[in-house]
Amino acid sequence: MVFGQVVIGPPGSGKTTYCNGMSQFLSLIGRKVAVVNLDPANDALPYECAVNIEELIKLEDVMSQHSLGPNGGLMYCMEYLEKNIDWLESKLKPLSKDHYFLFDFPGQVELFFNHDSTKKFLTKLIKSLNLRLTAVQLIDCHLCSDPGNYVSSLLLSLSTMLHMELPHVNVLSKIDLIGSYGKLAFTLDFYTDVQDLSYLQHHLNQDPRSAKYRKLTSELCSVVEDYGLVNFTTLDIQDKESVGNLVKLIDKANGYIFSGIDASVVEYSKIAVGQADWDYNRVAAVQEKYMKDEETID
Ligand SMILES: Nc1nc2c(ncn2[C@@H]2O[C@H](COP(=O)(O)OP(=O)(O)O)[C@@H](O)[C@H]2O)c(=O)[nH]1
Ligand SMILES: [Mg+2]
Repeated sequence: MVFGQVVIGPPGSGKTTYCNGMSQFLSLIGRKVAVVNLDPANDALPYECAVNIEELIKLEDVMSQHSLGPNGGLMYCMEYLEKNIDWLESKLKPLSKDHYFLFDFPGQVELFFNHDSTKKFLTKLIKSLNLRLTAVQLIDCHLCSDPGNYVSSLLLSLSTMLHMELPHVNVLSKIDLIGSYGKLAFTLDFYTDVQDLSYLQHHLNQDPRSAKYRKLTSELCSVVEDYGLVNFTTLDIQDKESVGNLVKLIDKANGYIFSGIDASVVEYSKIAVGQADWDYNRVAAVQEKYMKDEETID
């Protein structure tokens, strides 16, 4: 069995930085990591990548040959990769014996909530390489500072989870910067736990720009609440403890934690019922650390 992470999220949410930090952390705890760059729009890579999509196709060539913009070019590249998935498979096969994979994906979110190529080629790789993947969706915590943007992030996370059908962890990234975006309307656990969005709607209604979308916002929030699937953990990629906590969640989601134990039902269940780490105390500690001087309104 081979384990790995599919790192996704809007442009600038921190995916490439994450792959770099995560590969360093995992190497430190003794895992052999292979980072696979599948984003042809990534400039200078901070990590050494085992496989780079640039060896297969270059975004600039696609854009000039097919008269496409950057967005259309990236969609083309992913469709091209799907058609040439044997290329990626042959590159990953030799590594799959003893490596843990980190896939650095493009930031075009439509690739993950309504486009089929990514899902299709990942499904193919999962089968052929016996992969166990967790999707890690990074959302810049800056989006919490605007209720409308936060609702969009919830919808994005939900639709990606439903479309990709992979074990999934949503992450508010760059949490070290949360204190610099001004006073948040609620405490951090409100944003991570996604428990009662009626408060958010009330807050949105105060803003004349969003008041006219009251009914729409309310319906969208109900969709998110009714599914009850979305919540977030937080990440500061520079902080070992923060990365370590996230690794625990990811390991639980893709089953890595079970890989080293004997096939005993008792042992499995002991781990399976272990506490999830996005409990109140942890979020409160993160709030304390990064939002020290903030007063919050309940
Ligand atoms: N403060 C802070 N900055 C971060 C963090 N993660 C990424 N960044 C910065 O966010 C910017 C975009 O990161 P990048 O990894 O290129 O995003 P990508 O487009 O999703 O691959 C870069 O300037 C990073 O240095 C973080 O945890 N904290
Ligand atoms: Mg990137």
